[in-house]
Amino acid sequence: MAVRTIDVRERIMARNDELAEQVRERLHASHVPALNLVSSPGAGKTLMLERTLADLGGELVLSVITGDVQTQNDADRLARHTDRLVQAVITAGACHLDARQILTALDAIDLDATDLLFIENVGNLVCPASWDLGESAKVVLFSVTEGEDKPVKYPKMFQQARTVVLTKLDLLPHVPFRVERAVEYCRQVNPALEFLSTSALQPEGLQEWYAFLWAQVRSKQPPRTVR
Ligand SMILES: Nc1nc2c(ncn2[C@@H]2O[C@H](COP(=O)(O)OP(=O)(O)OP(=O)(O)O)[C@@H](O)[C@H]2O)c(=O)[nH]1
Ligand SMILES: [Mg+2]
Repeated sequence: MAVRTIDVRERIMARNDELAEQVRERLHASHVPALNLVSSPGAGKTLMLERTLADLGGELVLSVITGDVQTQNDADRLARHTDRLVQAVITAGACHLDARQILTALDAIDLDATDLLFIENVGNLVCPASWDLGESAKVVLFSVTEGEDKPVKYPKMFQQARTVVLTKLDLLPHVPFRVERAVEYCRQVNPALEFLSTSALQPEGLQEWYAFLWAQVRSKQPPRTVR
């Protein structure tokens, strides 16, 4: 008997790309930049968002979708810093968010009243790289505790991203991590990457990040909620 093979993965990815396009159209119609934060587990995505909501939430309307494999811990942490609804997506074992989940989450977000949308992806340097969520850009958080060679070990993530945010720079004196070496590895896999340096635990540690966020908002439209 003849064998018939169906490439299920290709079909799933093609469907995801269609849904991602719908997300992109909705974001575009409301002039909302969307940043998909990706990293290995524990690189500092949630803490950076907690600080961002607390520090910029009075000036910009920030919406958040956060993905977790099994809990809604991150959403609970973030909800303490904003009056707005934080959309928790529990992926029930999946190692990434997909475009259908984002599309569903958008139904509960008033995009016309949003200046900037954050998507905190599942902590994983492999799976989220392959899934288009319709975001404006993927932003990789790369902490100084991870070792400099992550970009060459997990190149797809760094190739898909536009920006690398180096995190936990306050720990630099305590770990064998050379920033120049890490940047060199990043550039080996993606010469177009831009870099930000941050520490969520130091008072001035997120200034570059905040300037970057304002630039994203301004690139789409004047903010609606500046006081
Ligand atoms: N020293 C230091 N610790 C940090 C910094 N940012 C985050 N941490 C700590 O790193 C740990 C992980 O931070 P999270 O914000 O939960 O990291 P995450 O990327 O959201 O983790 P997952 O969602 O599990 O992938 C926590 O104990 C944070 O307090 C930083 O800038 N400096
Ligand atoms: Mg988190």
